[in-house]
Amino acid sequence: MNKLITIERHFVEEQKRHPQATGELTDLLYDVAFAAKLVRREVVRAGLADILGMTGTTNVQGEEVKKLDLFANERIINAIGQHGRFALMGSEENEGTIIPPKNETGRYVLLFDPLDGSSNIDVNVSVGTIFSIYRLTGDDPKKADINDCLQKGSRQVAAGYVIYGSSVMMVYTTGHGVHGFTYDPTIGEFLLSYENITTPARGKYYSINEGSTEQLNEPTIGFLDWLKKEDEATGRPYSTRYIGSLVADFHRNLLTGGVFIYPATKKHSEGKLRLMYEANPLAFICEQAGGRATNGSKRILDIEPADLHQRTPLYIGSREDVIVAEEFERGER
Ligand code: P6P
Repeated sequence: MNKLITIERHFVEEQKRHPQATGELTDLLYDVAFAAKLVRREVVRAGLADILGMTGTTNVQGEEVKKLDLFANERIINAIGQHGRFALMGSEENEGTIIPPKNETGRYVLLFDPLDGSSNIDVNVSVGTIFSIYRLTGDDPKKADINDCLQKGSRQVAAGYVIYGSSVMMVYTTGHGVHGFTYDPTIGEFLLSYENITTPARGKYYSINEGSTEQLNEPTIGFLDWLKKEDEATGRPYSTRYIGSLVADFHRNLLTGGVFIYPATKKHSEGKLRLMYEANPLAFICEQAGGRATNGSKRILDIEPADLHQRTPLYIGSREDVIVAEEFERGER
């Protein structure tokens, strides 16, 4: 019988391994795990509660907002904001920054996508919550402002996601490996199920919306053709797997190996996915698992952000596959 290690116990054990740790990050991660349990409770019964469907409003992205998006957003803000550990928050659902209900002593910033892929929720496809944590750039929580949110991804102190799928999992990193926890509803705990996740150097899947092929540049089309060619030595052709829910596609490729691509297209000239609360946290996790994440030419974690909701092309997953994609983008293949 494997040891039953709750995510909270894992946070504490991780903290003990770093003598300089103050315990603050452990408390932050407690808060995030608690909020994830609240969101999970509603997501897994979404078809029964009156939280499906549209709110009749649109968010800052111009996208229709689903009731569950708003529910998840409010739950995370209130459940996490009440402990005073975060000075500032940024959410995909909110145009500006959010000052949590209690922020007097907060020394951290939380950026999050409360329910990514929510357009899939009505048809029972996996969706996810993605989060990213930074330290304040200054010492006074009262002086926290947008600049504390606009830090390069390489300055994250923690990142993770929750995937609400056939089972509910929470995956996180604090820069010391990637660890996955599966929710056991019989005891209401996230239990360690994948310690020190590493992603294969080369994958077996590629994930892209092939419906956009006519909107892609020649190098990206060249890369897709390369992935589909027969070549035993490199395990090609890869199989295509595209759920249309970023966390689900990323999580599968993280465990099995593969590459997810959302490039610039005619419709999304800067890419569709958001840098601060999608690409950066997943890039931190991916690199910690031995993978690679770029915008086609530049490391995601090195991109200097200019806007809370800015978008970026995203090539993320198995290291060797992303390198090949970059070689196509540089015209070297
Ligand atoms: P497309 C969901 O709306 C999302 O933001 C991501 O979860 C997903 O990877 C992507 O958009 C899918 O976009 O254009 O292929 O439908």
